[in-house]
Amino acid sequence: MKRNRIRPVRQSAGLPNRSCKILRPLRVLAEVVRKPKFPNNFIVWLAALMICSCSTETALQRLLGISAAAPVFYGCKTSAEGEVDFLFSSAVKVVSMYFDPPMEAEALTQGETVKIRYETSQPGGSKITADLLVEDKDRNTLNILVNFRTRNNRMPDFVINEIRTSYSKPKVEFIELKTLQAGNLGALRLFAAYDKEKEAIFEFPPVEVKAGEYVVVHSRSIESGLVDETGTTLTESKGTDASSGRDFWIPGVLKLHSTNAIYAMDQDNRIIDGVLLVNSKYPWKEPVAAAASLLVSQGAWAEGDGEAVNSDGESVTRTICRGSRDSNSSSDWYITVTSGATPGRPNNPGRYR
Ligand SMILES: [Ca+2]
Repeated sequence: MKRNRIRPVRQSAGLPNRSCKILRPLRVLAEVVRKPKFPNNFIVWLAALMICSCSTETALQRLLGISAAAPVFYGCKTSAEGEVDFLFSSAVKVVSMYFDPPMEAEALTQGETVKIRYETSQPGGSKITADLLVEDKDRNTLNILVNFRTRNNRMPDFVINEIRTSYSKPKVEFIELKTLQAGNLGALRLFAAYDKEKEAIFEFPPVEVKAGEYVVVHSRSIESGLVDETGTTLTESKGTDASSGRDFWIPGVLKLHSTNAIYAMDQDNRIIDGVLLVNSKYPWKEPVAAAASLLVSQGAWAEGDGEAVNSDGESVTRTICRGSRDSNSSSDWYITVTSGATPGRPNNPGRYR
């Protein structure tokens, strides 16, 4: 089934709300009118109004002995090539499904997990919008509109190589990656726990990279001519800090803090690389501590929660740089010399600290 049409999100119980709203109050008012003291008994009349305002869905559920609670959508994940799982609070079956861009698809399993197999010529990590209408055994329906990214099984290994958390217009904060393998960065997510607790700060579109590339994600889009360089030409983007490497730009404005847990995750929630930063200006707050524990639990950070790279002294031109080591610890990192920032290029080995 394929169609390029998307409806807005809608959630409804199986029985029409319109009849609930009309019938229930009428029935209650009829009972009140039958009472001998009506309309003089104001208390009874007020009580009737209060009863009318009760949940019509709950009342109908009691009256007819059915469940009027619609299923809840928990989320979706692409766990295998050509497959996507949609997770619900209760067993459902698919009534209709549409995708944008359009693609062939079929439901392999129904229930609390609806597994859908799809066929598409889009590269791994492409964003797809799914419009699903599902129904449970009591005919409660739920319409969901959600984005997911197609499976990318060619994620290259890489390290986080350089970070700037200072901002002086027009020079913006950035995170630089250095690829260790060729592959596709599509669906890779970058996180910065101080700045966004649970959401990714950036998600890569499909982009083929070679081994040894420098990929720079700039945290503000405040100039004109900024282009995400997804092709083979690495000089497309304008902007003061557009580099000879591969540039990407976070839309809008994101302040990147110098106390932080910065990490990159693939579609299986595996941390490919991460780094903990601590600066005396900003507290080691709870979301950073939680992310630090996550890094430690996955082996992406070898030291304990709170053992982090000291970022005091970092500035617009003195960035936080990785040396030649990758031991997942603060000893891998240093603050480079004044005017030592190198977005999109090998790091300056000179050390401020
Ligand atoms: Ca660099």
